[in-house]
Amino acid sequence: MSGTMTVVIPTYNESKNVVNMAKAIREAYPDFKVLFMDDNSTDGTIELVRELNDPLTTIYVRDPAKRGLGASVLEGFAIADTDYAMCMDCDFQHPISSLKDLFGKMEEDADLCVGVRTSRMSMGFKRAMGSEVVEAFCKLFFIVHRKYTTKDMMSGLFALRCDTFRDEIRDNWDSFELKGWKVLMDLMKFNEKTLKISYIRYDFGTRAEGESHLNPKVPIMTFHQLWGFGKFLAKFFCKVYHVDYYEMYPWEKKSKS
Ligand SMILES: Nc1nc2c(ncn2[C@@H]2O[C@H](COP(=O)(O)OP(=O)(O)OP(=O)(O)O)[C@@H](O)[C@H]2O)c(=O)[nH]1
Ligand SMILES: [Mg+2]
Repeated sequence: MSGTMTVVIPTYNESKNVVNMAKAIREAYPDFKVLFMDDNSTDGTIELVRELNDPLTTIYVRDPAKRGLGASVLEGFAIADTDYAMCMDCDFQHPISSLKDLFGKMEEDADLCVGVRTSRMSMGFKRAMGSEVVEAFCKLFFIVHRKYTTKDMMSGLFALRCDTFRDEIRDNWDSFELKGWKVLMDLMKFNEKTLKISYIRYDFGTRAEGESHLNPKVPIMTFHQLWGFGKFLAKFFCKVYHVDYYEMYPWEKKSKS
């Protein structure tokens, strides 16, 4: 028997990609559901998806007070009504052809299948090196905290078995880095189970159309995921980038005073 799959795609102002993305997935995988988790895009993304009028393509417009890429993906996983769910970006950096590989591994009874980038050079040399260094750092923290790591902890392309993760997502909601971008890392941080983890490899591409949303808060939020010393590093990088740490984490200010 074949399992069912929802492709969860976080979107914010992706009008230049969203229609092509929905069509590409639905044409290649007619049985997959596509669920865009949108943070109140203002560029017509929402209307474009609705105009597709496809019963298996949905756009869920999130509470504007709870904006966050991490929150969008996790909420998508929590509401998916299929056996499996996977996440990917809306800008074609993750190849559509890899979805069948992820699905195949889930059908082989994996709890989690992680897409591992063959190279990060499509991000440019400086960003790729930064990404590798931060990842090595993150793995070290996970090992110290006796948590399972995966290859490519920061990949934005992975699939999971919904039943395995639904409780974890609900129980730890307030502890996740909800505005952060490293969802897989958070899922591994709070995971208490022995998981069957599989891997596929994929070529990480460049953004097809539209503008990048990357900003200095992304690495800061990644460090913030790394327990106490990670928070110290997040504060340090806030100073470097002139970002107000307590504006990002106001509840920590309260607990400080
Ligand atoms: N729901 C939601 N989606 C977001 C938000 N910020 C970014 N996204 C989506 O998250 C995905 C990744 O964002 P990108 O801008 O591609 O980030 P990136 O891949 O690191 O940057 P590039 O390499 O320059 O493309 C895209 O599908 C975005 O539309 C957000 O605040 N909320
Ligand atoms: Mg991108």
